[in-house]
Amino acid sequence: MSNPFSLEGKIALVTGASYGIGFAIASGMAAAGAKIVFNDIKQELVDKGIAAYKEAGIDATGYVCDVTNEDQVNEMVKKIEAEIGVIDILVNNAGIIKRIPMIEMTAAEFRQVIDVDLNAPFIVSKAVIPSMIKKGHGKIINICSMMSELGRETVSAYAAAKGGLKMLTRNICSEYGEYNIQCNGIGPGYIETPQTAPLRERQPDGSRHPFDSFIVAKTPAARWLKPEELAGPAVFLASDASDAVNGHILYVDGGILAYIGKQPK
Ligand code: NAP
Ligand code: GCO
Repeated sequence: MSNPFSLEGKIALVTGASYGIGFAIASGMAAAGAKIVFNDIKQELVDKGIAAYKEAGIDATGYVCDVTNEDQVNEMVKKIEAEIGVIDILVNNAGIIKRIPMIEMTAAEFRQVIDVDLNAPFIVSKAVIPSMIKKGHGKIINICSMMSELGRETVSAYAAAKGGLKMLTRNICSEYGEYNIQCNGIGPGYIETPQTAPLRERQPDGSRHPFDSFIVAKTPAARWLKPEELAGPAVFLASDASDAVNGHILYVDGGILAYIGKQPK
């Protein structure tokens, strides 16, 4: 019996994967045998990403593409299909966050977060699904969030986007499952990446950031998670082993959603 977790012979596009969670997921998929293709919004970051993959022994191909721009996305997918091959696995990872109290956030700022975190996964998924249908299979993994389930102060746009991304995941599952396309989400907990660096900054007196201590108290493992800890779940959802899993959001949160939180001393 062949290894159901292998990604040998598969082409994986991971958006926004020059670093952070996207880089970790792409690296895990490469280790499982996938050919990695990624994009970033700036050439300098694509170049940095290619160098980082090379250092990790991964021959990745990078493209400059703003995932909110439908023309750029369609052109990138066409180029990938011509130069590399049909995309078997799509990871909608690219994302931004703006931490602003809602009544102080402009509509333009709100729209910008929705554009990257929700509209872009729609645009990129729409671009890759037709070839997946022709090929007879496909895997789409949307990177959701704790904010797909929970709210908190200052992240109204992000929570609205990630909540919508959970339902877009379920709708792609519903609409394209009959073509052997599985669309699932990964809901990371609190991960040590540049995106959360401001929440972990040491205070002037050297003490931990209050939010850092808060997350440690809310996580059963009593620690922030590492990007690499998302690779295994992503490989599972990208592999044949998950062909019967569809429309599911797999929370990789160290147990946050199950836990009321440690009582303050
Ligand atoms: P990150 O360190 O900020 O990296 C985000 C990546 O997305 C960067 O490479 C960024 O490129 C790229 N990107 C942003 N806007 C883009 C656009 N319009 N077109 C193309 N690429 C774009 O974030 P991260 O922590 O790795 O998070 C990755 C994903 O996981 C995001 O969807 C985030 O919401 C989600 N997530 C993160 C956590 C966490 O705790 N870190 C937890 C749950 C979910 P540039 O550098 O060029 O902007
Ligand atoms: C925040 C964090 C979170 C994480 C992640 C949690 O400001 O609360 O950035 O939103 O990015 O989404 O799952």
